[in-house]
Amino acid sequence: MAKLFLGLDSSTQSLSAVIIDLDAGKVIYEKSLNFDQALPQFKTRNGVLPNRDPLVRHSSPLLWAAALDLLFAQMKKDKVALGKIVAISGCGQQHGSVYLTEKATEALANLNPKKSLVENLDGIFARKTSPIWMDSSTAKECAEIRKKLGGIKFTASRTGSDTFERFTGPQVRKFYKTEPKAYEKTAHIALVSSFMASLLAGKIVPIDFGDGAGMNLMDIRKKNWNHDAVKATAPSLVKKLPTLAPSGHVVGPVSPYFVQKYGLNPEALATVWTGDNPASVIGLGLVKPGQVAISLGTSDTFFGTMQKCQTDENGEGHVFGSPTGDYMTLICFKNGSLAREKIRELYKISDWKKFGELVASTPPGNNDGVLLPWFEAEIVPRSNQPGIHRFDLDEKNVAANCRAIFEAQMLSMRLHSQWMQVAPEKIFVTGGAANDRALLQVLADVMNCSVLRIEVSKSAALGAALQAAHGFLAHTGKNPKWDKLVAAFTKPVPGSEIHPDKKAAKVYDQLLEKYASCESDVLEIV
Ligand code: XUL
Repeated sequence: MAKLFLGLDSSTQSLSAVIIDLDAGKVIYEKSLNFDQALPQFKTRNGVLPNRDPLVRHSSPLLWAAALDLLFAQMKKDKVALGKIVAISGCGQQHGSVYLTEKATEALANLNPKKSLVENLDGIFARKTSPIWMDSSTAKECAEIRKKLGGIKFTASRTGSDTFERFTGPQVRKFYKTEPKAYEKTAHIALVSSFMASLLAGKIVPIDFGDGAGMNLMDIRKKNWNHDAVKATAPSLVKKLPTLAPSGHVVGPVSPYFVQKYGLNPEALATVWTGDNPASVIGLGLVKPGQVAISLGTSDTFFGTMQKCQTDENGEGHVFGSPTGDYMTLICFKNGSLAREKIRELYKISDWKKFGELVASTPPGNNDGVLLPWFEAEIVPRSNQPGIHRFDLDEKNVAANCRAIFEAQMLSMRLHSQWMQVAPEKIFVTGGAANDRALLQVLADVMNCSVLRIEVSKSAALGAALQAAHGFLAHTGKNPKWDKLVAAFTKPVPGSEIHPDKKAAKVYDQLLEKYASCESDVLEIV
């Protein structure tokens, strides 16, 4: 009988499911449920509750629970063989937190299938809403915690990242300061991932080392709660935090609620979930140290797997635990396709094909012309003063400006990922701009490394399904190998490999120095 594994991804705007048949090496089912459309009664916009304060971004944990019911109902309606699922794992938008009272344990243990999850969870929340990763209202708390931990470098080396507004620790501190009574009533703090895992397991489930690292509370090397960070955040916090465990670790059978209501097998296993980025690392096949992927999306993201934990002393990049047991980095460059589109608009370039042709018509290194493309405040390097800066670059030269923006973005990635001390053998690329060979050639030349395109839809949910398979196999005494598990699901696009041009790579070695000095000049001025 085919063994099926279900991966769920509770993201900002939707809940997605991917089911894999591991032995056949196939995805057999995919579905996404958009929160705003499927559950309008929660009144979210793009998954977020409206708020007058632009810095405050919350969502509703009941919305996520309602979505879980709806998605299972949909799978049943779609005649998915739910009884053949042997293990379920998942991932969630990172950093978001859920505040539960002491009633939660009993409510989770006694979920009544005659009622909905929303009805079952009545009265278990110490805070009705959940701050999510888009919230940036905790600058003060970030500064307070960072100061107590001894500054950026120490905060990053202990917890994997400098304090960030969206990270859970600063959010918990703000809650404690602004709503001390509700904080006191909180018996358990969960992440989006561990909350959803707890619903499936019918009990409070641990937080994993991947999502735990997005809290500014976990010791990134020892993988336990860091005493100083916990103390710097809020009183009595350690009692409210669950235990930490490896991603995908089996916590027991699924709750009878899902067996009776939707026909899951009573022996199906529930596991520890992870964050959406650690799950994507698996879904993209980055299971060996040194493997790197770049997602060229709205913002550009650089993911890498590393064996040894290196942290960024400048506090720009993040280190999370990878579900493989290694470490992963996440570096987010906000001005990704956002900035490429701005240049296209500015120079009235009809489409991306034309943009690629203009890039290809200019020489690598752009005759030393450099452009700093910060149309929006940038995360890496940190800059709150948006602006475009040109050096030895004629504003009127359309083709040179097209090349300059992409060269700058790739040089910036090379510069700001050096702290990882990872020399990638091959780089996998996804996202819209990955379809353009001229752009990929620039990437290969700047990084002096071969580049391959990978197209995986729902990489986070797929990673979660593979994590369920790994957790199940480990639990049943097998010794699963990650590279074998992911191989059939994460194949690069045939014929997409682009090799670096050695001459061009040399040009970029030199241009990198110029780029770095342009960047520091501008950052000093602003
Ligand atoms: C990562 C982050 C986002 C969310 C998106 O640090 O904040 O990528 O995980 O869901």
